[in-house]
Amino acid sequence: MAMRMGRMGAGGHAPPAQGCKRARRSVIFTSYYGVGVEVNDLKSSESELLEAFEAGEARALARAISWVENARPGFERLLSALHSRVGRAHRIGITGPPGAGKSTLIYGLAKVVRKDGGRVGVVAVDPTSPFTGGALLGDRIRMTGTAGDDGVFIRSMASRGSRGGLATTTREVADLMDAFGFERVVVETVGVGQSELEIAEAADTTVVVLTPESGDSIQAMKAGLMEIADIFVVNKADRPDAARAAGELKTILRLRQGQVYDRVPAHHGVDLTAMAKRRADQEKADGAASETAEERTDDPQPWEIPVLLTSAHDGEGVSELVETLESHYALVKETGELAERRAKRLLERVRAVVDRGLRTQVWRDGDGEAILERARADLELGSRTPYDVAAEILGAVGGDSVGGGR
Ligand SMILES: Nc1nc2c(ncn2[C@@H]2O[C@H](COP(=O)(O)OP(=O)(O)OP(=O)(O)O)[C@@H](O)[C@H]2O)c(=O)[nH]1
Ligand SMILES: [Mg+2]
Repeated sequence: MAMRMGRMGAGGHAPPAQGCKRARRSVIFTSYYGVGVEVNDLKSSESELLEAFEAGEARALARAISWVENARPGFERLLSALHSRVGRAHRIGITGPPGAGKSTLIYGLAKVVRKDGGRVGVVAVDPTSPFTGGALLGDRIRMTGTAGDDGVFIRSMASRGSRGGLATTTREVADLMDAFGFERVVVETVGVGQSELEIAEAADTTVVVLTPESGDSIQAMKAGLMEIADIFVVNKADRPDAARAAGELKTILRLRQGQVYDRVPAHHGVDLTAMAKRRADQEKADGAASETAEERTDDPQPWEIPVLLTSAHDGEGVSELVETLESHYALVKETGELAERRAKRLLERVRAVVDRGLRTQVWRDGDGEAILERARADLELGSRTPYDVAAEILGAVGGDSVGGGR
């Protein structure tokens, strides 16, 4: 099967002739990114992979993930061909401090979901400790659960291993799992930096996992985890002080909701104003704080960020987490927020893929490095500025509009 390559030849970047910027740009984009490719345009190895993937062969999923992770030529065509199958899974982001028990919790979650025949795909980003509970890791691709169970698929990704940009690659790997037919796709990240914010943007529901250790919730606040949580879990509830830690967390949440009383809506567009007001009214009526659910008349009901207690390694509280995830998913679907977020993500994906493609085109396939090398002495002497050199490099690729920025 022939691949449509435009005038460029096989994936190469040939410096186009002068004076035909517009035409040349469209050729570059059409050929390089495979825009509008039909399945028929795929190379045979790609179409074979696609066939196996669509037939539900787990090995094909593993291979597809490797292609995407390694930015192997054709990986964007593959993703494009699978795009119509994406969008059926509940995307769940699980983040929290190192060692909080995220992987153990995910394993427990998978077990609960498997009982009902559900299937779970898991992407663990840069884990500091491997998955436990199921003879995992090693070759980085493992099936878990009972022998021969292909209902759970776990893939670990090292951030340094990603050539396409970690955040985008992670989303693309999640897309593959979604397209493969997993109804739930869980992405695990260690919540210590910016990555968890990106997770929240890519997830339909974000779970922040903490432990009873004192200071965990304070750390979570500092790291911005409070902003992104749809659900909090205090794991290791078998340890002393778990209930107290959960209580503290609830207090922090209440305070935050109080602070945003007149502003909000916060993350996920949940109406915290109404929630805080109701709570204040309730407290006035009760004369004390109450954590119980109230009768609500609003439609749709706002999401009150729950704090769950779990003991992941013995499965305690995990079913409740699964139920809570379901409730949140149902809510965002009902409010139309899910559709809105997904639409936004599509635009973001286009931007990310364009950014990535430009980077590749400049630095890998284009003259960027050569121009840079030539300009090195001038830069050191100060006879040229970094901006001047950058403009030359951009000019060599796509001309003025490329450097114009969004
Ligand atoms: N006591 C107790 N230990 C737990 C519980 N859940 C997990 N652990 C233990 O905590 C350690 C870390 O668990 P992981 O599931 O690997 O934690 P993680 O958050 O995925 O870790 P990273 O991915 O490295 O950030 C392991 O030794 C687990 O056995 C729990 O509920 N109670
Ligand atoms: Mg982990």
